[in-house]
Amino acid sequence: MRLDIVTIFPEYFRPLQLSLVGKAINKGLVEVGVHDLRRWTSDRHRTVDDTPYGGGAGMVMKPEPWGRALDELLLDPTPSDAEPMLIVPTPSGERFTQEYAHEWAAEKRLIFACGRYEGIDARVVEHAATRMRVREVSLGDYVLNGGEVAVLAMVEAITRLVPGVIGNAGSLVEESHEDGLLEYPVFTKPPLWHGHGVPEVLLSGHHGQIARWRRDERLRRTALRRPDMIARLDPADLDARDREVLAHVLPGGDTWTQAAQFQASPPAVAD
Ligand code: JAH
Repeated sequence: MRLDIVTIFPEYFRPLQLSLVGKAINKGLVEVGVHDLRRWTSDRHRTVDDTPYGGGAGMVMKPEPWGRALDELLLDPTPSDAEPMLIVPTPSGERFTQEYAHEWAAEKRLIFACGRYEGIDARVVEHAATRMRVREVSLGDYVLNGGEVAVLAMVEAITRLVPGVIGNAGSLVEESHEDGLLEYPVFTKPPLWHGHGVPEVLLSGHHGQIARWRRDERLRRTALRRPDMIARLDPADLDARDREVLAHVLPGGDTWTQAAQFQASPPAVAD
C-alpha cells in the first residue's frame, strides 16, 4: 500500500517512522511519501492562503498549489496503475469509522490532503472528484488547527489492518468497534492493587461464566457510555440474558427500545 500525504507541516509526520507504522514501512508492507505543499507554490513568499470570497474570518487555502500537487502525484502510477483515493479531513466531513479503516486498508494507494486555516478552496475537491474517488471525513465533532493530526490517526487506524502488519490477526477482531459493542474491562496481576481486587469470576477458571461476565460488562458499558451504539444493535443478536442485563442498566426496562427512541438524548442513567 502506498500513502502520500500533502501538508504545509511535513515534520508532523516524523512519528510515522516509529512503532507499528514504522515497522510496516520497514517490512515493505506500507510505503509513505510526505510532501510539502509549498513545493507547488510559484511566488517568492511560497503563499498557500488567501482571503475568502464573500468575506468572513480567517484565510482559505488557494487552489493552484493543490491542483499542481495532485496533478504531479497522479502522474506517478506507483503501485501499478490502481486509481488512488483522495482523503480530506475536515470537521464538515462524514464520520470516519472502523468500517472505513477496513475498506481503505484494502486500497493500493491513498492520498491525504491536510488543510489548514478555514479549509481548502472547495473547487479543489470538485476538480479532484473528476479524476479520482474523494472522501471528506471527520474523526469527531471537534475542531483541530488542521488535518495533520487527523491524518496521523487515520494512517494508524488503516495500516494496522493491512495484512501482515499486526502479528496476531486474532487480536484485531476482539476489539471495540469491530462488532457493535465496547470491549470488556481487562485485568492482570497483582490480584489486589491499592485496595482494588479483580472480579472473582476471572480467577475461577470457569470459562463459560467468564465469557458470560465479559458479555454482560460489554453490554453495560455500551449502554451507559454509548447509547447510540445500543440503538444500532440488531435485536436478533440479543439473547434473553442480554435483554435482562440491558434492562437493569437504564431505568424503565426495555433499554434497546428506549435507546432507539431517544437516541438523540439518551435517558438518564440510574444510580
Ligand atoms: C481543521 C482543516 N474531526 C477532526 C478534524 C479534522 C480536520 C480538522 N479539524 C478537525 C481541520 C482546520 C482545517 C481541517
